[in-house]
Amino acid sequence: MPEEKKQQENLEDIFSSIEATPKQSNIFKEMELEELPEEEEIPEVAKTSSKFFGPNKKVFIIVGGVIVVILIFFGIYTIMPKIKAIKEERELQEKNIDTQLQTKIIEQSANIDSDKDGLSDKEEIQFNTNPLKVDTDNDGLSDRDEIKTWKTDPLNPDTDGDGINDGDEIKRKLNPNGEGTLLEILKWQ
Ligand SMILES: [Ca+2]
Ligand SMILES: [Ca+2]
Ligand SMILES: [Ca+2]
Ligand SMILES: [Ca+2]
Repeated sequence: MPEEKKQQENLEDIFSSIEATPKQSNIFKEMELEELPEEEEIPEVAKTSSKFFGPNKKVFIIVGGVIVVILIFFGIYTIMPKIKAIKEERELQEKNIDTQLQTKIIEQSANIDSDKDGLSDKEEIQFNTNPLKVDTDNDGLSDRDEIKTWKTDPLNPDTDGDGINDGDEIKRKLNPNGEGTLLEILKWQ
């Protein structure tokens, strides 16, 4: 009997050790569960920012983009007239400088007769004759003689259109401004 009891006790020990194992594992499981956080704690700031940028992110980007575009257009709309005004003012100033320069050149050339035909450069500019050519229309009469003496057109070689050049008419003592001779004209005068 004592041997049987011993065996029984041994068996109980074996079972007790078997039972103890699952108990231990349960404890570990509980411990692991306790260690694991139930829910990942998200900082308040992150929550707020995720609310702001999260589902409304697209809307936020679109609104921001629209605002930026409006600001750009407003900037262009405001700046463009100013740029235009500055440009116009600069052009006007350049124009004035050009005019002043031209005036100065004309004034300086008032008493200069570059081609020595008897007309100053200033007068040649007024009569549209060439200040660098004695006989602009090549009719044999100088620009000065046409304007001051014979009252013919310094830009038309045949002033009266009779087929004879002004220069040839004078050589033949004919009237370069119409019918008749130079003598007849002198008589009328
Ligand atoms: Ca001249
Ligand atoms: Ca001339
Ligand atoms: Ca001429
Ligand atoms: Ca003629």
